[in-house]
Amino acid sequence: DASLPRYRLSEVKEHDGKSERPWVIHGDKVYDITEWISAHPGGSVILRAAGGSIEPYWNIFAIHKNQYVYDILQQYLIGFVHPADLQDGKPPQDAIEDPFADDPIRHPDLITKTAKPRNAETPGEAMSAQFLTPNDLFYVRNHMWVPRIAEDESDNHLLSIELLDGSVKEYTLSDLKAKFPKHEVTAVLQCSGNRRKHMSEGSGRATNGLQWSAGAISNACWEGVLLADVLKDAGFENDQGMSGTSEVKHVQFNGMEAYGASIPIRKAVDPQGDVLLAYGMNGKPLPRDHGYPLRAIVPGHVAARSVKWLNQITLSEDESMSQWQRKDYKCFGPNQTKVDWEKAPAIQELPVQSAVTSLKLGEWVKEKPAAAAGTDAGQNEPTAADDARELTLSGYAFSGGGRSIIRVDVSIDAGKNWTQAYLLPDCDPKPGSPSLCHGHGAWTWKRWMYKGAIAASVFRNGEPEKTADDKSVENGTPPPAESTDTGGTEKTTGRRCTTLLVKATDEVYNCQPESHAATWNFRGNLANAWHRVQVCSEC
Ligand code: MTE
Ligand code: MO
Repeated sequence: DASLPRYRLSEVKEHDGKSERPWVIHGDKVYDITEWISAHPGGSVILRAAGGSIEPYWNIFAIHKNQYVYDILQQYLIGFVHPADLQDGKPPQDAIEDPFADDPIRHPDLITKTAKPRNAETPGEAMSAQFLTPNDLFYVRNHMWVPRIAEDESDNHLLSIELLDGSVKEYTLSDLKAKFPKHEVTAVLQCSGNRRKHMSEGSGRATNGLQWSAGAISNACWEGVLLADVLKDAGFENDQGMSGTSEVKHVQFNGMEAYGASIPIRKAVDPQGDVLLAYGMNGKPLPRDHGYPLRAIVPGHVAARSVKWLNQITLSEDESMSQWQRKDYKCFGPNQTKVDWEKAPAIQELPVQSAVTSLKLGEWVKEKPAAAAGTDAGQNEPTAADDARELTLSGYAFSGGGRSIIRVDVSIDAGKNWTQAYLLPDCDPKPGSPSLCHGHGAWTWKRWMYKGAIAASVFRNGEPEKTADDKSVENGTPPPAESTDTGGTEKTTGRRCTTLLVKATDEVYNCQPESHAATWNFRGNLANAWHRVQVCSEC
């Protein structure tokens, strides 16, 4: 080895992904990976690292950090980094390219969970305010960096489709636009980890993964061509896919940065399935974060199947081999923490979900005695006049598989009494007005509103604020003085709280579980228990 040449970093840099002989650095060693590319399981993705150090990539694709991979790499050793370019035996940190350096700038209102790769929630107010989530406030879930396709190259972006017999059909993006009718589909994307934080906190058991609140879900109108149309043109018999007589059972999607997933063939060719190869979002080209220039949209399914930066489709007897298909988005029982991944199906259609995205507690108002409030109330037991605080809640409800939401139930007293929220009529057909909703199923969310009041008695009968004392101490202010106008015999000090509950029911009467403990799974997938929000007040 000592006889091998020493290379300056500038020289290595010339052997980037576009050169005929791409090189990479690992530690202080230089490798010529030209011969490896065709055999590399992740395909040409490895070229992303060419011309520099491969370590930042292997930190993302941790599967590479094992002896087997190091042994393969060893075959391609051609030399060492020149000592003049080494610090502590390695190329200096700033000489190592940051894989995320080329990521797009994001809207400051997104709630960032991790910066590299970028994972960010839609703010609650943005979800309540609009039926279609604005592109720059749509939640972002990236496993890796954002591939860059120049605007003037996007029409040449190539999608290859491999049929079961191994033959390959290729379409550029401009082919897709020219050959197939344009379709619009309005659909929610929801990450399987949406509300994972609620599951961890509600069950008191930690879960692995990004601790999303209720903002890993958004709704948009997608424009593109139907996957079913393209598969038919590529030579697939859609009828056989529908009837189950084809040997093809799955459609695998691959993204340019090596993310991959698959869906059952039946969903792909279902004339009512509305699976899109999308190039537009809310009337604009797809933003880079959301898959520019082409992504799959699989309405009603977990968003992990809607592969971004799509460049390869494979028809197969098997599901995608990717870890995201086989070893990630699955659920197990609350007791199962060491699992055999093969034993559970990959998540596809989503269960019913709902959450509060905005809460306003108004001023105290004097309520009229119930007996005098109207004829209905007059038939009930008269109750004493009570003060109340106005409450306005809004949020979303959604169910997978195209199942519509039929009802959202709200309780302001921890489940003793229930009432129904008002469902906003976003998708009701209004003659003459342009519809915001396109597609054969209920692929969109239903936004809901609740206006009511929380009586002082509800607060009084609720639970004391758990951290009230600590907070007061932290803020340096004494706990609020005992109130004298409660009218009750019960003496209260400090703030009292009640728990608001929200749950939705879909058209086949699926409903949400009461507790996260019951559906806890170690990966924290599909957290959809009743959303509980504590509100506190002095009374
Ligand atoms: N596609 C690629 N190529 N790379 C990814 O990291 N993430 C998936 C899916 N498609 C992902 C991908 C996951 S887990 C989710 S939740 C959605 O994209 C998020 O889509 P969005 O960022 O447009 O909201
Ligand atoms: Mo996701």
